[in-house]
Parts: sequence; structure tokens; C-alpha cells
Amino acid sequence: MLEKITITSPFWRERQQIIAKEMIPYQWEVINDLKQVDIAVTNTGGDSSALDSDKSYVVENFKVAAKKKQGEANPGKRGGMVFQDSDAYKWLEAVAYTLECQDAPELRAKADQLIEIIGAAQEDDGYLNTYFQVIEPDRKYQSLYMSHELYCAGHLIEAAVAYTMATGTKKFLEIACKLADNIDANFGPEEGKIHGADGHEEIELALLRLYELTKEERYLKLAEYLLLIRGQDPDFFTAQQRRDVELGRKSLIPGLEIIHPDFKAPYFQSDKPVEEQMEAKGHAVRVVYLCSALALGAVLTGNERLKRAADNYWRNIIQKRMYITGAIGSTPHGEAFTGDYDLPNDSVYGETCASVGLIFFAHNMLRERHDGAMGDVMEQALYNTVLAGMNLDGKGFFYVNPLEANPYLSKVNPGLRHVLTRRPGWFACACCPPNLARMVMSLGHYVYQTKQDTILSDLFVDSCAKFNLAGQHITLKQSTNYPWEGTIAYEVQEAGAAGFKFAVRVPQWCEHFSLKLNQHELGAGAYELKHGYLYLKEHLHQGDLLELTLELKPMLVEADPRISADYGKQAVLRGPIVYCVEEVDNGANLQCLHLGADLEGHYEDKLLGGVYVLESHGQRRIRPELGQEIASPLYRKVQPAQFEEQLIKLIPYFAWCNRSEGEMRVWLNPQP
Ligand code: FUB
Ligand code: ZN
Repeated sequence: MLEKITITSPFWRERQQIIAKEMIPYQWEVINDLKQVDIAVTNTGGDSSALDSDKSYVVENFKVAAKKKQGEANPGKRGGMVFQDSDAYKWLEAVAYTLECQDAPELRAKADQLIEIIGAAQEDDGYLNTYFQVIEPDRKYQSLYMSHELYCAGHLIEAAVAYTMATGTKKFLEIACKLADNIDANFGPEEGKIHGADGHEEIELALLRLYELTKEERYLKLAEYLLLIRGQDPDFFTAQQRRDVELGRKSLIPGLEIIHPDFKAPYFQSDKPVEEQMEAKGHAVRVVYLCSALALGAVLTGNERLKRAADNYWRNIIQKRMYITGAIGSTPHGEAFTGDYDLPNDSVYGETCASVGLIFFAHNMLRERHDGAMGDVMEQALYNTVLAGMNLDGKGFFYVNPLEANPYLSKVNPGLRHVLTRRPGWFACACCPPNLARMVMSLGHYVYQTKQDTILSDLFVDSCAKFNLAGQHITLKQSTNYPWEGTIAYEVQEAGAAGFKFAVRVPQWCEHFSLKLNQHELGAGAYELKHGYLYLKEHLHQGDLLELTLELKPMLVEADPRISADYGKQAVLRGPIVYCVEEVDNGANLQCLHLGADLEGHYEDKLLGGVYVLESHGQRRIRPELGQEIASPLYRKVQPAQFEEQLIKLIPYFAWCNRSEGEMRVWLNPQP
């Protein structure tokens, strides 16, 4: 197993430093309301103007719950979304991964302080959720369709697992186990327990991680139960909704009715038992959190039903419902999947959290299947949508990640109002910013995996990793300037006499590669290509230097013709990086641009923190009325098109919207 990894990649190190030094401290100020930020309220699907736009309440809510627990008559106001607690937990998880990478005593002190506050709020029976403790104590575990109680619990548990692994301290883990025990006491097949799960999956994955750390079988069983009970009674959530309406209870999401067309069984992935679900339906983050747990559950239990369910979901999402940027979720209505090949570029949802969840899913599938295609998806979501979720300075965030944006249309068209063309500093529903932080800070966990006596290299990240492979200590230095360059060198700095087996993922975009061992070219006889990995036939030993060169060149890509939004268009990729055009480089009316025959690239170290840009000698369709206030017929008989030459500049999609606000596009017209 991997024991420690130190990331030295300039690309990733810089981002991790921005997150550790800027983003996490910034988020601390926001969740403690120490900083005045303008909180965007447009993204929750409901009317979150009912929420404060200048206060997050995240940490205050725990203090209020603790005071209430101690019997204070006026403990103060509990504010924000019903799942506001989860922002604190994800922040803590991001800190945990930061502490794995570096000493950060100030962050550690803040985290310990927050853990104390959280512990003080926890009830004696382990229950913990500030909304229900403070506002509706009589409604605990009764409105699971939207209560997010187990969702928040899951985030707490994941954070506690990461924090324990990073620091070795036990306090947070005790809180987590007490909470998990409370859930175990309330949910399960036994009579008197709740025979259902949470409307928002998350607890399942968390319990599996808790089991991996503690080896407590009850957590594994509970996770399996919660996964498999889903959809056994398709009316489980809707019955709770009806009951809440009958009892005159309020909606848990401001501005959205309890019984709402977006919130039926498929929204909660509960219209059928999971292994019968053949399509990704409903809320996209829920789907991928469910899938991540199905895949990890399959790894840990070998349960065929979990495997089948994970497989069905994987096939449907990857083959029919995913954007080229690794974004998922085609509509803001219910933040959801729609149908096969329905992938509009402008009205897309593509929530940052959904792509984070897709990475979890792909990673767990990779652990289960060892199929490189799953690593490709992991990269696709990571290098494109997830990174696009943050400003380069770490203090602005996207929730929705469009592949085509126009600030004017976002303003005038209510159907595009969710598509922002500036990253806000925070959101009333702030799930994405701390999710992105924990994802990027945990990158080291995604670089390698081990399978019996084999080390598999999944991501190309300049780093130094230490493994314990059945008692053998191995130190592997990976040197690369990926994603900008395609050469990856693995130097075995330490290994036992027996050496070890090694495999490396060869991405599907790579048409040609070459391989050298200790400066000697290796022919096809020296390795086997299997399921997207290249397996060396000989063991690697101390002192060996293996060099893999992936041919990295710009590539034009077309979509399946059933994706009507992309029909006749081309996207530009270089390795895992998806490119886009922006108005600031190419002028307005990007729809009039046509790519040229060439695509040349170079690295610009002063641009956008250092990016590899591409240029194409393309053309722009011209009509005199474009860009001018000339009255002209809206429609006319087709006439020969006229073009002028234009050097089109493309930048990595993840870096868009870091200069002046303007149009952006991924899918472009081909050469006329
Ligand atoms: O419901 C909790 C989180 O808020 C979801 O995961 C996001 O999609 C947002 O709705
Ligand atoms: Zn989110």
C-alpha cells in the first residue's frame, strides 16, 4: 500500500499552495463570518433570497446547538441551508489533506478548535445536526427525503477519517463513531428501526471509509444496508413528503414546495432497487455519491448486486451522459441528469460537486476493475471541470460549469440565469468550494494504487511516493512536466531484492507512446497492454529508471452525432486538457469562428499562471451588421458566406474567466 506521497509537480504544487495558503484560510473566514463576502443566492434551485446574503452561519450554528444542548434559553439564531453543517466538515477534510502534505500549525489549531465546537454540539446519544437540534427537534430522521441528516453525518465521518489519518488524534474520530453508532441504532433491517436511507447519498461512502480505517464490521454492514434498501420501497421518500405536508411542516429548502415535480422518487435514485437502475436519473451529485459507494462497497464486500449497480451506472453516464469536460448534470431543474445524449452546452448544470463525485466514482471503479478508461475519466473531470471550479487566486468559485457562456444571455434569459460568467466569492448553497478544496488537497491519494504485488501508476504527477508492498519498502520518484509535456520518468530509489511488478495507465487519447528502461528502448515484447494499462513483464528493481513518453499533441475531437448540441462542431484537446476560446482573446461573437487546418502550441508562462496555449489560423464569418447597430433582416435567403482570416487563440478550459468577463466556448465550428 501507499504509505506517503509528496507532490512536487509545479502544476499541482502551485494549486495546492494556493488552496492551503489562500483558499482554506479564506473559507475559514467565510464560515466563521469574519469576512464580509457577497453571497450569491442564485444557485440553489429555490428562492434562496430567504437566506442571508451576508452571513454563512456555518460555525455559529454549532455554537448555537451547543448552547441549546446546555439548556440556554436564548442560544441565538441558527441560519443557512439545512445542510450548512457540511461546509464545516468539508473544510475540515481539506485541512486534513493539507496536514498530510505539509506542516500548517495555524490551520491545525483552527481545525482542532472547530472539532471542539462540533463535539460540544453533539448530543449524548451521538445525534448531530444543528438544524434539527435547534429548529425542529421533533422532526429528526423523519424527513429523510430532504433532511440531509445522514448527508451531513457522512461529511463529518469522511472528514474525521481523513483527519485521524493525517494527525493520529482521536477526538474527531470519537465524534464520528458516536454519530455512526447513532445512525446504526436508528437505521437497519431490525424491527423498530427505519427501513430506508437518506435522500442525499453520502453516508454510504463515509461508512465504508470509516470501516476501512476502524475495521468495525457494523459500519460495513450498515453501509451495505443503506445502499441496498434504496428503491426497495419506491414510495419511501414521497410518503414522508406527504406526511410532512399533512402535518403542516415547512419545506426544508427555502422557496421550494415539499411536493415538487423535481423531487419525486427518481430524483432520489429510489424508483427501483439500485441493481435494477439502468440509467443515471435525478440529482447528479446524489447519483455519483451513490455510485462511489456502490463501487467501493463492491471492492470491500464483493457483493455482486453492488457491482452490477455500479456497472450499469458507469456505462450509462460515461457512454451517454457526460460532457467532454467531465461535467455531468444537464439541467438546473433538480440539478439533474436528463436523458441520453442530452448535453446542452449553454444551459448545462455541470455542478463542481458532481465532477468531484465523478472522480470518487471513477477512482473506486478503478480500484475494483483496474481499467485505465476509469483513470481517463478521473483525469477528464479533474483537469477540466474541477479546476474550472476555482479562480486562479483561490477566492472565487463556480458552482455551474458551462461549455458555452455569454454574459448578456445569462442576464436576459431566465433559462440561463444559473450560468454565471464571474466566479462569486461564496454561495448561499456553498457545497462546491470546500468540496473542490478537499479534492485537490487529496490528490496524492489518486496517483497510484497497488494490487497484490503490483504498483499501478494512475495519474502523472511529479512526486515521490513510498510504498509498503507485502513488507517490501519501495520509494518511487516520478518526474514529469505533465500535463504540458508527455514524458514521465519513474526512478526506483528504494526496493527490496525481489523488486516489484509495475503497470502504468496509457490514456485513450494517446495514439503513440515509447518506453525506455535504463536508457534502452523497450519493444512490445517487454510489456503487455491490458485494459488501458501497460504491464511490464519484468520486475523493477532499485536503481531502475523507466521512461514513458506519451505523444502529446493537439487533437480535434467530434462528438457522437446523437449529441445534437455538438453536431457539426469540434473540440480541441491536448492530452487531458480541454481547450476553449474566450472573447478577451478572440473578440465577441465566438459562434462565427471557424478553426483552421493547423493547431500549434506554446507555453506562455505569464498567461493565467502559466499555461500551454494553442493557436489556429482560422477564419471568422463576416457580415457587415455583426458588431454594429445596422438594421438588417433577421432571416434572409442563403448567400455565399464571407470570411476573414483570424488567428484563433485557445486556452485551457480550466483557466477561463480569469480575465475580463466575456463569451466562452468549447465546441467550435470546423474549417469551412
Ligand atoms: O443538497 C446538498 C448539496 O447542495 C448538493 O449536493 C448540491 O447539489 C446542492 O444542492
Ligand atoms: Zn456543489
